[in-house]
Order: sequence, then C-alpha cells, then structure tokens
Amino acid sequence: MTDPISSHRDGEVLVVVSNNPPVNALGQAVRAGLQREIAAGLADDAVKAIVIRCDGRTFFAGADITEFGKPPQGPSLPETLDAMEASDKPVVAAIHGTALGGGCEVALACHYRVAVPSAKLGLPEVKLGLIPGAAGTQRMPRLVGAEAALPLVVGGDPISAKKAESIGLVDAIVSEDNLEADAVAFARSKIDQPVPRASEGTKNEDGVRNPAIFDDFRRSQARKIRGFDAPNAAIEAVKAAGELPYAEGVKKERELFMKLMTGTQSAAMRHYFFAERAANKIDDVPADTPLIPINKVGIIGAGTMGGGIAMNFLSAGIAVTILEMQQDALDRGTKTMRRNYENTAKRGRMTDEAVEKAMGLLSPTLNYDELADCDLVIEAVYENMDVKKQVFAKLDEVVKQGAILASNTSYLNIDEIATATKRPGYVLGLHFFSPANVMKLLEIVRGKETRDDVLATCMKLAKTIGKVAAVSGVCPGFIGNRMLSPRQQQANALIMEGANYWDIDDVLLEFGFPMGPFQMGDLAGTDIGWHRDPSRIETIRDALCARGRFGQKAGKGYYDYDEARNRTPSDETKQIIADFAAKEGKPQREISKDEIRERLLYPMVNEGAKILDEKMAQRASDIDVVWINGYGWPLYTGGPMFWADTIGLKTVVEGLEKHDLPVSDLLRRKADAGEKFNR
Ligand code: 3H9
Repeated sequence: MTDPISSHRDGEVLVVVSNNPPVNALGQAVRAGLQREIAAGLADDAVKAIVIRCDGRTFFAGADITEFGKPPQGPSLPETLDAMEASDKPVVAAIHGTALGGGCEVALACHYRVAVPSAKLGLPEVKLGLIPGAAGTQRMPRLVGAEAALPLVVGGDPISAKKAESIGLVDAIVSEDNLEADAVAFARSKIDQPVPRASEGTKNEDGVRNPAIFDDFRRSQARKIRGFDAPNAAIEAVKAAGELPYAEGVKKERELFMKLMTGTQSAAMRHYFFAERAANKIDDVPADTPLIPINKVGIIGAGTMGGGIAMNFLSAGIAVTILEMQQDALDRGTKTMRRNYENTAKRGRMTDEAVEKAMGLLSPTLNYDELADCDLVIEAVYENMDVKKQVFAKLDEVVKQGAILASNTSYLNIDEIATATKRPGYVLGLHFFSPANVMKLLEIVRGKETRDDVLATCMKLAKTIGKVAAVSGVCPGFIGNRMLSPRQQQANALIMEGANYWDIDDVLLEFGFPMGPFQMGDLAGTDIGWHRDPSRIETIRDALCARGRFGQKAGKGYYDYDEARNRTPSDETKQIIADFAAKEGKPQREISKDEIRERLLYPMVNEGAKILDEKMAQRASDIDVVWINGYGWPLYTGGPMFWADTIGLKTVVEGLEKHDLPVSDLLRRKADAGEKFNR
C-alpha cells in the first residue's frame, strides 16, 4: 500500500498532503503519516511553519469508521493532534470539501484554519451515535464559545466556510482554486508569532456566565433528540468544557465517547451509515452502466402525491411538465406547490429567487402530447390497475422511445402495468412516500424486464433529488408496505382481544416510532377509502366514520382531540371496539405491553425474512433503510433486521411461537444456526 501522507517544501513552509481516497478518512496509515511528517517538520530548523491539506475531493472527512469496533492501532488521533497543537511553529489547516468529525478536530488542533468558500465544517459524530473523540468537544467551545459550539456538536449538521468564519472557527477564506498557495502565504505571515491554541481559548466562559444555555438548548431540541443517547452526552461534554480544566474535560469526553462507542445505539447507527450507501448499489448491475440523461420529467396527476413528487425535481433544477385531466385540478395543484415553496421561504429555508426559479421550471398541461420529449414520466394517479394500464398505454404512444415510464404505485404489480406498453424494459416503480417533497425514502421497484440502464439512472437520480433509495422486487406492497401489513393485522387483532388501542400506540412511541397506527389513522383521516354509507357498518372504522369520528381534522377519531391536538382515549371509541369484540364473540383479557411489542414487531421481522428469502430485497440492510426512512423506525435501533440481530433471532422465533404466529423458513434456519441477518 502506498503511503497516504507526503510532504514537500515551499520555502520555509512544509506542506503536508494527505491522499487517501475517497474521503481522506483518518485511518491508521494517515494518522501515522501525519505524526511522522509533523515531527519531521518540527525537528527541522529550516521549517518555520506547516500547512496541512488534502488531495482529492475533500479535507479529512473524519475518523475511518471501518476501524470502529476493531482493536485500536496507534497512533491514536488525540495523541497525533496533541503533538501538533503543542508546536511553537504555526500549523495551518487548508480546508476544501468537508472537514468533518475527526477532520474538523484536525483543523481545531491546528493553530489557524483557512478554507475555500465552498468548504463545509462540522462535527457529525452524533449521527453515528457518538460524540467527537479527539478533543473536539473541548477545543470547539474554547475557540468559538459554548453557545456556538452546541448546535455543531449536538446537531451534527455542517456549516459553510462563511458561517465558520463568522463564529471564529475559520480565520480566513481564500480563493477557491488557489488553496495551497494561499494557505502557504497565510502560514508565512504567522512565522515567529506566538501561536494561538484552541485548547487554551477562553470563549467557553459564555457557558459559565450563563449556564442556562445548556438546558435551554436541550429543551429546544427535545423532539429531535428523543431516545438518542449521543446528543445528551454531547451537551454534557460541551458543558464540561466550561466547568473543567482542559485536560480533565478531555478525560470526560473520552469517558462519554467510549461509553457510546461500545453501546448498541452507535453500532446501530454505524450499521445504518453503511446500509444507506450499500442500498445504492445493485449487485448485478455494473457500476459503470451508462446512464440515460434526465433533463425533463413528466408527472401524471397534480394531487398531493404528484405535486410533491414534482417539487423534488424542480428543487433540483430539473424541468417538470405536470399533467391533469381538468383545468381546476391543475390550477389547484400548481397553487399548492407554490404555496409550499413560499412557506419554506417564509421559514427562511429558501430564497424568494429560488422559489421563482423552481416554479419557472414547471409547465402545467392538460395535453398528453406535451409529455412527448420527457426523459422520464412518473404517474401518480388513482391506485387501480385498469386506470394505471390505460395511462401507461397512452404514455407508450406519446412519449419518445428511450424514455423511462415509472409508476408511483404503492402495491400494484409493476410487471402487469408494463404489459400495457411495448417497452417493458423501460418500465419500473418509483414509490415516493407522502409528503413526497419531504420524505427521504424512494423505493425503486425493479420489474422482471426493467433494463440495467433504467435502474442505474433512477438510482443516480434519487441521489440528485436528495432521496435515499432502496431497490425492491415486485411483490404486493413491495418491501415497506408488505411489512406494515402484518403489524396492522396484529394491531387490529390485539384491540379485539382486549388491548387498549392507546397502549398499542404508546408501545410504538416508547420503542421510538413518531406515532402508532391509531394515531396515524387519525392523522391521515379515518374516512380514507370509506364507502360513505353511515348505515353500513362492517368495521371499526365504518363505525367511527358513521359517528363523524373522521380523525384529527374532525377533532375526534380513535381519540378525542383538544384545541392543541392533544389526544385522549375516547369512551365512544372504547364502546365501539367493545361492541365489535362482543359481536364476534372474542374473549377479552388484559394484554401486557411486552406482548403488544412482540406481536407488533416480530411478525415484521418474519415478513422481512420472507422478503429476503424471495430475493425481493437484495440484502437485509436495504430493509432497514426502507423502514428507517419511510416509516419512522427509530434509527438508533438500526432498523427492523438489525434490531432483530441485536435481540437475537432465537428470541424472535420463540416470541412468534409463544403467540402462535407463523415463523418463516429463513428466520428459523438462521435462528437455529445462530446466525444474523446482517453480517
Ligand atoms: C469521527 O470522526 C470520530 C472522531 O471524532 C473520533 C476519533 C477518535 N470512514 O458518502 P459517500 C466512504 S466519526 C470510512 O457515498 P459523498 C463511504 O462508505 C466520523 N469510510 O460520498 C463510501 O464508500 P463506498 C465523522 C467512509 O460524496 C465512500 O466513502 N465523519 C467515511 O456522498 C464515499 O462516501 C463522518 O461522519 C469514513 N469516515 O459524501 C462523515 N466517510 O463508496 C461521514 C465516507 O464503498 N461521511 N466513507 O460506499 C460523510 O458524511 C460523507 O461520506 C461525505 C461525502 C459528506 C464525506
């Protein structure tokens, strides 16, 4: 293996360069090289200053995550950085790309930081269930103050070079394409001056003067960090930076870091990091498959779904032609999109120009012929096979050859839809989740004839529009909804056996879901798909609708709602459920929360195993990606399949058997062999 670290001289400045593609992760060889070159620079009297920079697309993007969980190999990052900061010769970080995690900590241990305008800096360790572990939580508040450090360390989102300069994290912004020379000139201007060390900074005193900032910040983030261990540890570490001398603060950081590193949350979140990237790869489609250029997208249907889908492309700068059957529906859809953008702008998350730019790319139409030159058309019409087939037959007629035709169906058979066309190879499913402009997941449904270039193009496109994609084979409900179905069946069965419906929601909330199935029903509206005949009562939902219990919008559904939309269990709903159970002769009993959790979640794992066995998902981790991004499965458990691995597949099998629920072949085989879904 070639040495990733080299150095060269520019007069009295030593330039240390890392070349460790793809992201200059700080693996053992990089740390060793940095330590060696810096020690050499410090020992050489002719060297008066040092610049550290990286080749390739980015400054160090962090510690090498693949090394986590393995026996540590020296030198450690903290010791490498301490030796560097201790130098009396100025050390300058020259930053481009993303200085993240350990990379940002390298920059913090340098005496100065210069960055190109497009650079970003951040401490995203919380997203891996960790906190910075190379003194980032101690140097950052001392350099920029606790108040500015909190969002960086606890939130984990990177900031721009400009913002970093404004808080004192970056000393100078240099020209975009002259980084090394500008950094060398900057370093030269600091020769023979006393060096500022972040570890000796005093900005952290803001947290001592006003200790309320920590609790205030925790409160402001409460919803976002519910259930996660790392953000609380991060707050504690930043607070410690004000309360403890530097060396003790570092010790405190290490303690917190090690506890998180050896816990299941971080293991789960690291699993997810790689799962998301693996999901992007299709095993039997070569990585160099040529892509179909997508410059113009057609959307059929301007309702909530079609409009939301369209916004993804508009926001990414891709022209969209949106088609409806009636002018008023088209106008309504277009207006809603504009209103959504304007609301985003009002919240300061988009400029007015960006709103106009996005809307300027939209062409509403009532005429199919205007879709002729689209490179991709996505239909988002009513979920009915005959309707979908008519739409696809029409599209096949009018849209140019070589264009991709996609359905947003959430459960219909893509292969059957494809038979309505003479180009089944260009047909696939692009299943967006509502609200489609917000939800991260895109299930890409691969038909039996879908071509490699069509799939590869859509995978790439997903990234362009900021989605997390996972490929599913053709089966009813694909990966996500197929696994939702047994959970819903159990939820319905449980309430008929005497479980409180609010206990079912609470069990899922306690597990970490944002809401349970009955809250979800109320949010979406219990009247979705209702036949609208109050005298025909065949299900609990029919009974709720017959009494005007349409959900949150009516102030009552499964629950009663107050003005602030707080829910309380409803006596009327309890009676409706009790009457149904009595009518069906279901004996009632008390049902524990443990039983509820097992009966809701284990059948999902079982269904996931069947999906894997039938090769409807490429790998178990793809299923985790679907459930985390599309259905609110808590990230800190790693997704259903990783969670099953952590509690043990034998436990899952025993639980299913205890409740007389089916166990799939694959699940049983793996449990018997002591195996896991994820390696
Ligand atoms: C840390 O630093 C802890 C310290 O505080 C404590 C030290 C004691 N390691 O995302 P991409 C791989 S924790 C190993 O597709 P992009 C990635 O798996 C770390 N591998 O590219 C992928 O591999 P493959 C804190 C890594 O352009 C390839 O690189 N840092 C690492 O869309 C390309 O990645 C972070 O959390 C890594 N650190 O985005 C930053 N990073 O091609 C994590 C990436 O085989 N990284 N890989 O699938 C990122 O956020 C993005 O990768 C980045 C580039 C924004 C840099």
